[in-house]
Amino acid sequence: MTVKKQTLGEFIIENQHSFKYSSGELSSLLNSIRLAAKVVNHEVNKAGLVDIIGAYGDTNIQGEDQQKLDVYANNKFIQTLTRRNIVCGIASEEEDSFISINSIDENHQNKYIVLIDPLDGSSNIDVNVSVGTIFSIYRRVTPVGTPVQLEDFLQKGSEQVAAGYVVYGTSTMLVYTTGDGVNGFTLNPAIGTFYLSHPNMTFPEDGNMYSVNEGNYLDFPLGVKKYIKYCQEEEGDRPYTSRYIGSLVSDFHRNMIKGGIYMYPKGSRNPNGKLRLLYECNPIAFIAEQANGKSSDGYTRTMDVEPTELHQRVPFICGSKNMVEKLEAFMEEFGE
Ligand code: P6P
Repeated sequence: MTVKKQTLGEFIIENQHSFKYSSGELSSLLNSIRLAAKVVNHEVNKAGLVDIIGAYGDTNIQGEDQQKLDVYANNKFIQTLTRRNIVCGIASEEEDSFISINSIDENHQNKYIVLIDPLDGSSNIDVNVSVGTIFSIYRRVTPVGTPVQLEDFLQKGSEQVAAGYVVYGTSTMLVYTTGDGVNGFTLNPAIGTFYLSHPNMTFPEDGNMYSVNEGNYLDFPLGVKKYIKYCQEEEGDRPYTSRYIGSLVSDFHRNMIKGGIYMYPKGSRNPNGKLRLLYECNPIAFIAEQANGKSSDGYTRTMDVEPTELHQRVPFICGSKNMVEKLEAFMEEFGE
C-alpha cells in the first residue's frame, strides 16, 4: 500500500504552529510563492518552444542583460506576492529599488518583507541547464501603516523568518525553512501539486564535492587557492570531485543532499564576490544552517553581515560544516 505523501499546502498548515508570528499570514505568503513557482515552472519548461528565451533587450541594475524569462519570472512573483495583502515591500535582483505595497484593507496592515532573485542562473536557460528562484522573508521593522523604508530591507540574515528556493531541474522542487528545519517538496506537474519528498533535509557534516569557478583561480585569495589544492591532493578521501553547474541553487541543492562546499570568493573582477547578500547569500545561508551546514565569507558568518545596500555583494562559502571550517582555517592561516 503506498503511503499518501503530504502536499505542501497540508504541510504549511500542519506546521504553522512552529512559526512564532501570525501563522495564517505566513502560510498564505508561502502559498503565493508556491503558486508563482508553478506558473514560472510552466514557462521554464517550455522555454525554446515559445519566444521567451533570449535577451529581453534591457539590462538590470547589475548591468547584466535581462533574459525574457528573468523579466517574466520577476513580474509573476511580484504580481502574486502583491495580491495577498500580506507583503508591504518587495526587493528583487531585477528591480533597481524596492517596491512599496499598500494594504487594500484599512483595517489590516501588511507586515512582511520579501527579497527575491526570481530566476537565478538564467544565463543557463538557453542551454537547457537548471535555474532557480531564491526568496527571503522578514517582518518589517519600521512602523506598521507607514510606507516601507530601506531599513526594512537592510536587515541581517539572522532576522529572516523564512527562506527558500525553487530549483527548476530534472524535477521542480521547492525547499524552504521557517527556522524549524528544512523540508523539500517535489512538483507533480501532471496535477500541479507539490508533495513532501525530502523531509528534514540535513547537510552531511563532510563531503567530497567542491563547487567553484576554477577559471578565476589566479584571482582568488591565497587561502582559497590553498584549499582548492588541498581538495585536489591524493590523500585519504581526496582528491574530491569538482562539480560546478553555474547555477547556485542547483550546486547548493546537490551539495546539501550529497555533502559538499560551494565557493564564490572575491577576486580582482569581483572585489566583493559576485553573489548578492540579501536575496542570494542570506536565504541560502539560513537554509544551510537549518540543515546543519555552515555559511560565511571566509571569516564572518553570512547571516551576521550588517547590510549597507540593497544589491550588496559578499564573498560566499556555504556547505558541509567540516568543509567550510577547513576552508576558513586556510583563510585564517594564509589570508588574502
Ligand atoms: P560565474 C548565476 O549568475 C550566479 O549568480 C549563480 O547562480 C552561479 O553560481 C554564479 O552566478 C555563476 O557565476 O561567474 O561562475 O559564471
